[in-house]
Amino acid sequence: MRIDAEFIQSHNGKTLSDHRESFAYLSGKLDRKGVDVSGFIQKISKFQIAIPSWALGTGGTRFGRFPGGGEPRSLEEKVDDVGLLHALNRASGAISLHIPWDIPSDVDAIKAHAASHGLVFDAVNSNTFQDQPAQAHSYKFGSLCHTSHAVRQQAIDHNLEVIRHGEALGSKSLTVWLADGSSFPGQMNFRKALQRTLDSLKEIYAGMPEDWKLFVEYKPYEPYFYSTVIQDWGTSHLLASELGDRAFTLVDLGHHLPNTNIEQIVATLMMRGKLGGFHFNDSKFGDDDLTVGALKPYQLFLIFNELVEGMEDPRSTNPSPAWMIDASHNLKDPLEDLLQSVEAIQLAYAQALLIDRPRLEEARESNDPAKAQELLQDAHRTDVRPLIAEARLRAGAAIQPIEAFRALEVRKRLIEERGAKSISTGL
Ligand code: RM4
Ligand code: RM4
Ligand code: MN
Ligand code: MN
Repeated sequence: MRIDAEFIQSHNGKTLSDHRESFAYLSGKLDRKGVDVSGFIQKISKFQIAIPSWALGTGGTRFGRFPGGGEPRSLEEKVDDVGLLHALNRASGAISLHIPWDIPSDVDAIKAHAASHGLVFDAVNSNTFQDQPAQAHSYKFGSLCHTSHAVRQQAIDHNLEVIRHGEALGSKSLTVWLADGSSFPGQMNFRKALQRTLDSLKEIYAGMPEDWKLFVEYKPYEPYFYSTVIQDWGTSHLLASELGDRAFTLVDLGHHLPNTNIEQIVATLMMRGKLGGFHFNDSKFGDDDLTVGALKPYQLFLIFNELVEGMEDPRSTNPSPAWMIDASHNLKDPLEDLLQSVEAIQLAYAQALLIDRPRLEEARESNDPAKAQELLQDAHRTDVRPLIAEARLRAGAAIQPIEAFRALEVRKRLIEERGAKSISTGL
């Protein structure tokens, strides 16, 4: 199914006067503070967040899965789902594929299909954490770090193949997340495992086109229970630095131990020009599957504070990071969850843009923590929802995407189209 512009317009009609009133109030206030409201809205509109092809179906836990129905059965239908999101919010203009879950059978057709929804292909992701049916060697004991040369070579070849798929699709980056690790103390020689991982990554890096970037993700736990080869940002940064200028660290918010100061990691990586991309999600304990902003919106805002500082600094050498949501949805409708995720990210970004940076610097330089906190909280406590809604309105999207999604009974229609038991590839 597709959502036509007329529906969105007529749905917007219902809340338009309400919206206009709150927008006028907020923009008047910001105007008086000297904020360039139009420029601000343009920044919000430009900010596109990629949707992973594996987040469109219902996720599960190791204990079970409770699918909600109407899941996309093919890559084409996954593109359709992202198309629905983008029609509703005009902020989800890219899809990121996981290979081999989503290998296009006809590249030109899928590119044209994506383009018809206004979508492009973001980073491609390799998968050496699962064995595939026709595969010669198993990844049970790792992939790029494996003790056997043959297994490492197979994993390298897979990554090179993912790059070829990505090239055909118009992607410009490869994200490598490795499950590699060990479950028992003493099982793995840490030094050898890291060295082998670096050597394997060098071969993948050498196989990338000149205009591509390599993103190295880190994660301190899961699926192994004792150690992970790329456990933290420092290890990822070490690898990215060794690899070269086109290799970067990718921060997945859920890949940190509780209480880690993620905003400081962001600042450090940006100082080094090595923050390549971001995977958004939220977590209570140590997972990466809650809706971003559902639990710790202030932390998300503090992270965006660092991101904005880095992005707006003319001396920064950090390229514009690639933004993506990476979560799986167990209880909620995946599309509603993704709409909520995008909105939460936009809100944090908008609030961070509102921070009075010169005054914050002044407070910092004069060692005035109370003032610094006041300035941060002033931005965070501003209800910027009318600005985001206005950005959507101007882009032809829905003022209230989830309301529109429900009014149109999207899920019911998807179930009619695809069935209640359709299963999407992925986790
Ligand atoms: C749970 C819990 C239960 C067991 C299940 C399979 O974590 O420990 O006792 O029945 O796992
Ligand atoms: C991992 C990691 C990767 C994602 C897989 C499916 O935890 O976040 O980015 O590709 O999950
Ligand atoms: Mn991730
Ligand atoms: Mn993850």
